[in-house]
Amino acid sequence: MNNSRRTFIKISALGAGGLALTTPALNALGNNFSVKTEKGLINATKNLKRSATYCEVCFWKCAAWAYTDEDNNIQKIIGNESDPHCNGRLCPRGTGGVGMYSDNDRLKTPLIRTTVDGEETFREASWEEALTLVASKMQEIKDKYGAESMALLKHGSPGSHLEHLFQAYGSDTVAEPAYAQCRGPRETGFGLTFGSWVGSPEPTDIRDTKCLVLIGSHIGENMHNTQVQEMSDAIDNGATIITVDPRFSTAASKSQYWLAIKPATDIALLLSWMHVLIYEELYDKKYVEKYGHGFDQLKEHVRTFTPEWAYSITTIKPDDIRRTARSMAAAAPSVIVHPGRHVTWYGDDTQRSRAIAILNGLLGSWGRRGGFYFKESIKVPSFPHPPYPTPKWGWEQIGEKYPLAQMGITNEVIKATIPGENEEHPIKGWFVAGTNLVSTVPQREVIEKAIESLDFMVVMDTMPMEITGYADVVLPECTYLERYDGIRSSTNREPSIALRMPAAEPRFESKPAWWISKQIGEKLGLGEYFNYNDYKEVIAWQLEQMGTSLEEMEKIGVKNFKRKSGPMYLTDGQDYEFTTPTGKIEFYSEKLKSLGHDPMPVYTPHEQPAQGFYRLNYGRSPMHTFSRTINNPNLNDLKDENNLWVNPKVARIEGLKNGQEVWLENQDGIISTFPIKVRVTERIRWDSVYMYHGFGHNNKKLSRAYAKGANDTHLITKVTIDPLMGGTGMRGNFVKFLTENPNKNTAI
Ligand SMILES: Nc1nc2c(c(=O)[nH]1)N[C@H]1C(S)=C(S)[C@@H](COP(=O)(O)OP(=O)(O)OC[C@H]3O[C@@H](n4cnc5c(=O)[nH]c(N)nc54)[C@H](O)[C@@H]3O)O[C@H]1N2
Ligand SMILES: Nc1nc2c(c(=O)[nH]1)N[C@H]1C(S)=C(S)[C@@H](COP(=O)(O)OP(=O)(O)OC[C@H]3O[C@@H](n4cnc5c(=O)[nH]c(N)nc54)[C@H](O)[C@@H]3O)O[C@H]1N2
Ligand code: SF4
Ligand SMILES: [Mo]
Repeated sequence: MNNSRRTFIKISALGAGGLALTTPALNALGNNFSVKTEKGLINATKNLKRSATYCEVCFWKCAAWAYTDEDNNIQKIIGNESDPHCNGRLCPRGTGGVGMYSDNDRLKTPLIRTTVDGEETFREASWEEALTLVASKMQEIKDKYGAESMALLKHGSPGSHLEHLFQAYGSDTVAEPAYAQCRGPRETGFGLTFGSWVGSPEPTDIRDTKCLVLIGSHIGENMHNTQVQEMSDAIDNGATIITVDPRFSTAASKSQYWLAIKPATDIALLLSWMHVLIYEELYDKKYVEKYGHGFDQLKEHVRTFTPEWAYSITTIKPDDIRRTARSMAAAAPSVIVHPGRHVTWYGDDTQRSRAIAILNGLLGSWGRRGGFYFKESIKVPSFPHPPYPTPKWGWEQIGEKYPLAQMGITNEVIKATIPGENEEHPIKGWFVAGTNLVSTVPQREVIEKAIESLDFMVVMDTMPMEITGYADVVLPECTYLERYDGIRSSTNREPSIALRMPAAEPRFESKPAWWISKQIGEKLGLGEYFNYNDYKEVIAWQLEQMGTSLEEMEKIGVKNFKRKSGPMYLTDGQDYEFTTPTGKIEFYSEKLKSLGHDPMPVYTPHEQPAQGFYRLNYGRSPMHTFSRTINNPNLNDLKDENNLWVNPKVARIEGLKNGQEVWLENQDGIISTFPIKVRVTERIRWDSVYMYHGFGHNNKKLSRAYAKGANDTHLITKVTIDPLMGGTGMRGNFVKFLTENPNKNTAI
């Protein structure tokens, strides 16, 4: 077990390695671990200043300490011991986060699109000029069409500063790919069933679970910190892990059961698990009776969904379906059928998430130790400002076809930008902040058409990512290590807050999002919404309201609070009202029925690959976050390109060798810009190929990431939209191999 733990829990190995600069574990991060300076190697004995921060490499937001030497070099980043998001240990990406700061390819000055000799290019501009241009364009759009026609597409911390600006300006046209391209379906599915969305971090009580079921969620490669730590502990404590994945993932390698499901058939498996639990009377009867709504309808609904029925669809043996269902029941209620996270797969994703939620309901795991705990967070008071104007329409109206969506739908905002697509809600301007849309949202052709139609587009980023190439104005934000930012307050077992303060001066001419928002606000005549000189004042005021202070938070970084909302788990027989229309866990949803959708999940077959084509499967690289870290000098050292996982049988049929470069062509004739090296492995089913998401950058300014590997998003041209919440199902694309360079005559 110890051995497997060491390979699995990369977080403790590398994270703890960060504590001592000379450990071999740190060397695993490569020589670029610390900031490269002209002064040569860093000196570990120097006096180091410690600054509180929370990580922005992904959205787990682990609190950390950044150490800066006397020469203003950030030397290392270490997890904050009192942070429940990380328990003092960062994942390798978080440890390597200093590379975001040290990367010399960073955006350095504001840029304005211009035409020189008939060719479009960027010229450097001062902040004053760039921000005046942004404000004047935003004003123009407001005067001509209304502020609603200016959209904010965002991800991560910069988003909240811009949201404030947008609300003051009069636009609620906001969306982020972390909803309709990521978590949306599970939030809607769990919301419909339990009345509460899952949220981030997920309230999964993994540390005390006896059985963890992962359905296309690969914790261990998906490096969300405390989930990985807790899963590792659960494994050590003898928990049963059941992994349903067409690929032999790291999690699968730690599992008692790896169910190598035929892609796109998960709902059939989930329904037959329900069948076994109900017809073998293994479900939690007391819990279901007390808290459930529509059990009888569900029982009737799943009557014919036997494991034999599911076998013919999923290729999972009936015996395995029964045994795994019994394992879950034996562990119940300390069992988690994990909601997953990136769940926009085949278009019926909200229903699949509903099926997962229902299964948890049958097992009685919601509100139970080792299942799902009742989460809590603490509210950060908002800094006083005049009331926001009320926009005439916003993200809800743009996505009105999907009344169950809880947030803006990025793809609908993109669509509404194309003339004629949404005449009532036309979008004319984009402010893009912290999202590399062209590598994030499929159907590049559609995005390009939308961008083409825009009156104005501004991108705020730290790096010259692909999306910046489409902008009229590019604004260089400084990295999270160089700025104050909003106080982190997320849900957890107990509420906590974390501070982010600058560990170093911003490099080049980069500036923080709060400053950029304030400047634009002032230029738009909205100065009263930005009644401070420095964001530090806002944070100090908020912290005082919360019973602490900036001085205290600078010393401790993280403050934990006691729960106020009551116990984390239900007590036996407790009366409890769920926030659903019936006050119960809704196995049967009247709401879905009234909206014309199936009130209980049904299995619908999805397209399978044609002869010679393979399903394009993709997922997380353990050492990277999406497309954002591929150029990071520290992390690029660990993984600089993606490979294409190909089953040996397929390699034989197609005549492919390990390490051979291939180009991929999808069902719509789209060809990968760059080749990708084949990795022949039994770890992927024969009907699919697999690659890490985020690679294949085509911006030459990303000196380390350019032309390394293939871009999965580029090959996703066919999407299936979830009729319940508008999410983008991305996993119905198929590729074939091209062994000759198809781009030979094309300059890239
Ligand atoms: N094909 C495919 N598409 C996917 C996915 C997939 O697996 N495959 N995953 C989906 C999921 S789950 C998600 S959540 C989304 C994520 O989608 P995105 O959030 O768009 O992810 P990235 O591509 O990493 O883009 C992040 C951008 O933010 C910039 N950035 C980083 N730090 C900062 C900062 O401090 N300030 C500013 N202003 N910018 C910063 C980076 O340079 C980068 O350009 O993608 C979705 N799309
Ligand atoms: N290292 C790292 N960790 C991250 C991130 C990161 O960028 N890097 N991003 C974070 C974010 S925002 C998110 S949303 C999560 C995403 O993490 P997860 O939700 O865990 O999802 P994916 O990375 O999309 O993993 C996809 C898995 O689904 C499997 N799969 C593909 N098709 C099917 C199918 O039809 N059925 C089943 N059962 N399985 C299938 C794939 O083989 C793969 O193992 O990761 C988070 N953690
Ligand atoms: S999980 Fe890793 S990358 Fe994400 S916030 Fe935590 S340390 Fe940073
Ligand atoms: Mo995500």
